[in-house]
Amino acid sequence: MQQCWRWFGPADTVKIEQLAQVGVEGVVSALHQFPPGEVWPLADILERQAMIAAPHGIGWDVVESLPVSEAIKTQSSDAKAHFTAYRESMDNLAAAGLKTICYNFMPILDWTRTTLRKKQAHGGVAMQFNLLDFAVFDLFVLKRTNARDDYNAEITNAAKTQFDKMSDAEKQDLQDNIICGLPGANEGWTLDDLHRQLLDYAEIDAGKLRQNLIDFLGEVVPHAEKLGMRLCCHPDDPPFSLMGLPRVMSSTADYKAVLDAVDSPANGATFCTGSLGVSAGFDGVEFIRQLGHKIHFAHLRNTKRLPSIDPARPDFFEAPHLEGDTNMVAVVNALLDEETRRTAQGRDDWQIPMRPDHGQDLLDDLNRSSQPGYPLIGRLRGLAELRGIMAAYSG
Ligand code: DNO
Repeated sequence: MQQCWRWFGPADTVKIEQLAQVGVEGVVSALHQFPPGEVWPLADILERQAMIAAPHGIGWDVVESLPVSEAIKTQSSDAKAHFTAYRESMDNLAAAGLKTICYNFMPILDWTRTTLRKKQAHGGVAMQFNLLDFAVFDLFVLKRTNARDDYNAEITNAAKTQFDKMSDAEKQDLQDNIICGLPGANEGWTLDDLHRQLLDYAEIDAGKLRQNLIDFLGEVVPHAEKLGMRLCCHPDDPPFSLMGLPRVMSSTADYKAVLDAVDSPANGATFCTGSLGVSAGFDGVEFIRQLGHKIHFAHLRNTKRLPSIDPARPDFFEAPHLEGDTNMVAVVNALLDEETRRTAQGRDDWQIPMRPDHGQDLLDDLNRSSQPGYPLIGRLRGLAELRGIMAAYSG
């Protein structure tokens, strides 16, 4: 596998010059300054590419993400213009030699956690999701219409008791953590913004959202084929519905449905063990057995489920890479086997780019304010452990 590292650009607390010491072989990046729906100009792509290559010749290998706009997800009146803009960005990325594009199709929010810095027994911190905290936000901070339909009486009562005990600062903190989502994208969002966005989904159930995803793929996959590019959808994180919103990329079956619907080498998966692995029924090795040939990018991260009030929406925290519910040794071995199969088939994309996804904040990480989930030492620990598994199996 190609050992990659996510770099958020010049504002990242990890400097691009430091990546040689981390020992990475490729960089994952995006132009977060452009809102979803806008074209990424070639000049800006080339500028980012030059920044990445300048210190030690590491390339920008994966785009994460070229974001899909809400207009496309909901098929509002701007959707057509946004399809065109997406294809234009693809043209510009292809002109710069970039081939792999990660995106997600989660309504409104990207990944969601309720605590960004949960103290661990070892002294470091990790991100955590707690359904009761989420219910407090949904029912009593956001006060979403019909939110009560999504929680039983036991959860609703417990959430009310908890809400009544919270200070204003704690409530604000919870709201900020939940809205944090994508880097940069949700800054300054208010609860009113969120209410407005939720209205756009009033008529969109899972069937409709899946169809909108398939329609999006119909618009961009043929173009990707022409350009020799690979698109790879990131799973829902966490892999269950929140705020009554539909989610359609939460399981192996979801991926199979969407990858079969638009069957093309350009339509693939970002295999994220941390997101999918939150579901008790998820089996990473089985995902690779069924859909490995369509994995264009791997996020290797581990989560550990906690005792939960609703097993269908489990609480979890971000565990060290080898210590969560995903058997990382078996998953890495299965990915290496997939690479061997591709080599035998003569595929030029035999090597799967991977990145150590997220990490706990450890040691000096605690004194830096990195993007939540993206500390230097925690991720370096993760990469070192994953690298060890790869070396052991590759001989
Ligand atoms: C979180 C990331 C996600 C991911 C997007 C891909 O840390 O894994 O934000 O980049 O969902 O579109």
